[in-house]
Amino acid sequence: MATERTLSIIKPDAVAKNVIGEIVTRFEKAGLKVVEMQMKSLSQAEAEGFYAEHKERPFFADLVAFMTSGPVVVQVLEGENAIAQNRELMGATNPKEAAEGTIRRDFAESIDANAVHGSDSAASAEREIGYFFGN
Ligand code: RTP
Ligand code: MG
Repeated sequence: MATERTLSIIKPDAVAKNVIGEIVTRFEKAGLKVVEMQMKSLSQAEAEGFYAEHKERPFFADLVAFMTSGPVVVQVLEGENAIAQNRELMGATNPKEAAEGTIRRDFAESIDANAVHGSDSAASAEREIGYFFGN
């Protein structure tokens, strides 16, 4: 298995709930290393560009509004199989369908306010890391 990097975002709902530390602890306990980390408030244009793949979807406007509703924590996680491992730690998009012990099951309220983002493929990870941190 290869060492990979993936982009993680702790979304505004989780930041507001004061669980940044608990979420980062889950990554660290699973062997993922935080190699970049920045707290920031996304502009409308930054959020739209980040989620550009969803721009034709009916939920796009709500997604952008949510992602700009408060500060987020953008991180690069590194480790064995980091992309899939992060997705597994996160759980399903809809927290009601997320497995027990996952971040979304434990910290998220709804499919809109679902605590974390994680890159879904190697290509997404490369694009998303470059989007926030350059190459
Ligand atoms: P993310 O990109 O944030 O890590 O989430 P994901 O891969 O699990 O889900 P994705 O399909 O990429 O969707 C991005 C975000 O859009 C919202 N969404 N709403 N109402 C809906 O059917 C719906 N589908 C997606 C979610 O907040 C999701 O995280
Ligand atoms: Mg996604």
